[in-house]
Amino acid sequence: MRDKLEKVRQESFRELEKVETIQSLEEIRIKYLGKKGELTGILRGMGGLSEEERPIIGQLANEIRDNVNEKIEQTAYFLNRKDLEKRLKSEFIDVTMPSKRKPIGNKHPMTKILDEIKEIFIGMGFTIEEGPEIEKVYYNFDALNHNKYHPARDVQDTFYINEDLLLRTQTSPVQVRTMEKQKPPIRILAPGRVYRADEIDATHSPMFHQIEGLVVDKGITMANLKGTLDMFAKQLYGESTKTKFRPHHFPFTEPSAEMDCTCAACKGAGCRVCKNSGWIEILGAGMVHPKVLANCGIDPEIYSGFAFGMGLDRISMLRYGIDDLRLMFENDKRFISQF
Ligand code: 2NL
Repeated sequence: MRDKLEKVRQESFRELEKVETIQSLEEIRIKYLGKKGELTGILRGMGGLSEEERPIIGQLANEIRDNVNEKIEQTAYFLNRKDLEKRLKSEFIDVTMPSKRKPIGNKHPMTKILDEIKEIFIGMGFTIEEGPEIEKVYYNFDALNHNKYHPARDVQDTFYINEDLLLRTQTSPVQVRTMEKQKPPIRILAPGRVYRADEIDATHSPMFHQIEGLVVDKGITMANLKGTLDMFAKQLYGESTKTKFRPHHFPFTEPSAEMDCTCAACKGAGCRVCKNSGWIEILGAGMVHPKVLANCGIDPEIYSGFAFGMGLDRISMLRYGIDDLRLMFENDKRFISQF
């Protein structure tokens, strides 16, 4: 009996020395200490012992059970630590390593100035309207009172898709469409891409950007036009900015004007940016021609309106001191990230 017990101690210890996983440790525990385990089996056979032997063997058996239990606990602790160390090593993250950078883009200078201009007009109660870049000849020219022989209609200047369709040359068609479907009061801003058959150089591109605006209501006058656009200039270029209006001609407005601002670079003193004049031309505008209102189903006897249009590319170039329009369309991050 005593030999059997000592053998259990020796064999279980030997196995416990070699065990490598928590699972096989549990198997060993069951093998020796489980209900059908070896030690349990020996203790069951104690009935056949003499009165004197029984307490001695019982004590030895308890001692061995405690030893094996203790050895199992130690081994479990050791295995768990080894396991943790292995995981810590394999899952190690060096937080000081340089990360794989996904560079974040920049807003394009054109987008930045567009956002600024939108904000200014939204602040005056305008909403933003958009429309198709492939447009009907009717919306681009006829509805806007361009006569049949206006030079802008020439295939030399305009990209035609067929007799009825073209790439819009201005964003006015968006406003025509709005007037057709919406009764006054109308206060809209129509930004977007426009197209003209121009040769590419530092100031020309066959695709460029325009913002037009339109206000139609009862009793709208030239005073509203001047007040609105003067306020716009002051918000875009600063409170001290002055504006002046020169007579001009557009087929879709009567009377028409161009607006100049005091040069933001030199405050009107004269510099390279304004070619020493102190003034910068920034937009064209006018009172919507009665024929245009009528074409859009708005009675010019009841309503009047003003409209304006500006080239976004030029305004953005002036603001950021960009001297070549082609840079705007190359999408070179080294360029875009400067603004
Ligand atoms: C410029 C001048 C202008 C308009 C655009 C417009 C639109 C409608 C009716 C009347 Cl639906 N007018 N647009 C008016 C005056 C000037 O643009 O120099 N653009 C770059």
